Amino acid sequence: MKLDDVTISKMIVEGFTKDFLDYMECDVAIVGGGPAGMTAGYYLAKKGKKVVLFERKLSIGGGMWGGGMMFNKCVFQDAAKGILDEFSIRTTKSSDGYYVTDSIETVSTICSKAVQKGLKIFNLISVEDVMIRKENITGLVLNWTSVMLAGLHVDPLTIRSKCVIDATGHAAEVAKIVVRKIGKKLNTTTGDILGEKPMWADIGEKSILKNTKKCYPGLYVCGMASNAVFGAPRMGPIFGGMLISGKKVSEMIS
Ligand code: 48F
Repeated sequence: MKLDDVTISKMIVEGFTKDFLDYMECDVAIVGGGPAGMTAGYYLAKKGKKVVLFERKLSIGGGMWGGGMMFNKCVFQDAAKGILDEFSIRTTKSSDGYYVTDSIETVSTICSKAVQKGLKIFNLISVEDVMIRKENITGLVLNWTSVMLAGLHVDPLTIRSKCVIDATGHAAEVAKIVVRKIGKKLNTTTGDILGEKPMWADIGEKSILKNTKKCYPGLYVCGMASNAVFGAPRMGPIFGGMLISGKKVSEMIS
């Protein structure tokens, strides 16, 4: 076979454009490809939903690759073992009952399983705004991360989805956009983002489950963003809550 450079380029542009057009209308749009967002995407795809995930960076995985302080191990509690098993991620059980995984295996496996189940991931795209109709989030406003980094004046594009999940981690970026654009109307005690509290793994991990919920019509929050929106502690490099939160939000939406 004689390879043709321009044919290769055409295949890339055609393939990407076809996918991008296809996912401009979907059931669920997830913002952020960390452990919570990818787990949510896996379970939603498994339920047959048309689900897309936008990740700002070149690589998915969020804060998981680096384990804790770049020691690339992840720790999980017992409650998350079933999800690790569902993904066939290998674990080492400690005498205290924690499970330790290799962070590289964990991120790459969750991503691979989610994509093969049907989650569509677009990387290098940042969500910069939301579409709101009749006080309901109905879609996302996207731009290339490189455009934003370069500070170029380029208008974005918009996609429509039946609901949106904010899985942007500590920054809770989608919830912040809502407050910035339409005021303190979130489903919190003040309507505002309550803010993340200092490190406390035990309370942080327990809170994340109750904080995984709808925070505005059409907008759900999961993972670390839940504790940032609803005012609960961070938990550092224990990742069970992220997977459980991702699964929980998928069940709420399904
Ligand atoms: O931060 P991240 O890993 O969030 P998570 O899934 O997990 C949190 C843990 O990693 C850790 C922790 C607990 O163990 O505290 O931090 O809740 O992943 C969030 C992803 O969202 C992307 C960001 O690049 C990261 O990969 N992201 C953030 N804002 C945007 C975005 C945006 N506006 N558009 C697209 N992607």
